[in-house]
Amino acid sequence: MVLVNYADRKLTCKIVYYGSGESGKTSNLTYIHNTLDSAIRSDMTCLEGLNERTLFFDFLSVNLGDVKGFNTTFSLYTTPGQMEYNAARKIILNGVDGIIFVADSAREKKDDNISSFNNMLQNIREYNLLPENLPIILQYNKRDLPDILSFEEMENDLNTFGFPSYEAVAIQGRGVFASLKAVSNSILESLQ
Ligand SMILES: Nc1nc2c(ncn2[C@@H]2O[C@H](COP(=O)(O)OP(=O)(O)O)[C@@H](O)[C@H]2O)c(=O)[nH]1
Ligand SMILES: [Mg+2]
Repeated sequence: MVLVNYADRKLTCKIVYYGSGESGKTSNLTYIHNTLDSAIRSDMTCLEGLNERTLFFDFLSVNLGDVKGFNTTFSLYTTPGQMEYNAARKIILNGVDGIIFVADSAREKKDDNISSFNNMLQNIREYNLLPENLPIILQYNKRDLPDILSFEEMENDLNTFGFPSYEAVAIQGRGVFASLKAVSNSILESLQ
């Protein structure tokens, strides 16, 4: 749900990085944080919870400046990946405008990616959102690892909807801004 403030001409969009534990969600935010000038991004907040009742996530906001007369900000959140934190994941998805699903390309993570993807579909449906109507992009991360699933295998495993998909090496920044731009543009287009 894009927040539009007509009085102040401000637009705020919420993007959530989703994916199994250790797939590279925090690394995406860290790279964005370290690359952008502090004038246009916030500090990065990393909240660590001690148990499943504590909400924990990373947060970073990025100001795009003027988009069609509105001062536009993207709020970026990561979800905790571990299976036991589903309550936290669901809360973070509240009001989501776009999702970057970060999959781990390591061959042994195949099943983790699939369960996390299905968990995402289930959680967005619980908010009455349809995956085909929500800007979602897939990021196949860790392409630098030695034993990885091929692009085609990952497409077969995860991309039955035909979402835009990007290869990435988040720790080096590869694919990080391409993913963010793709989902941001898709959100802005959906507003017109
Ligand atoms: N080789 C490699 N390691 C990565 C990449 N992205 C993240 N990592 C590493 O994977 C681990 C988990 O990353 P993190 O961003 O914390 O995952 P999160 O649990 O999804 O937030 C860390 O040790 C990262 O340095 C990548 O593209 N390539
Ligand atoms: Mg993390």
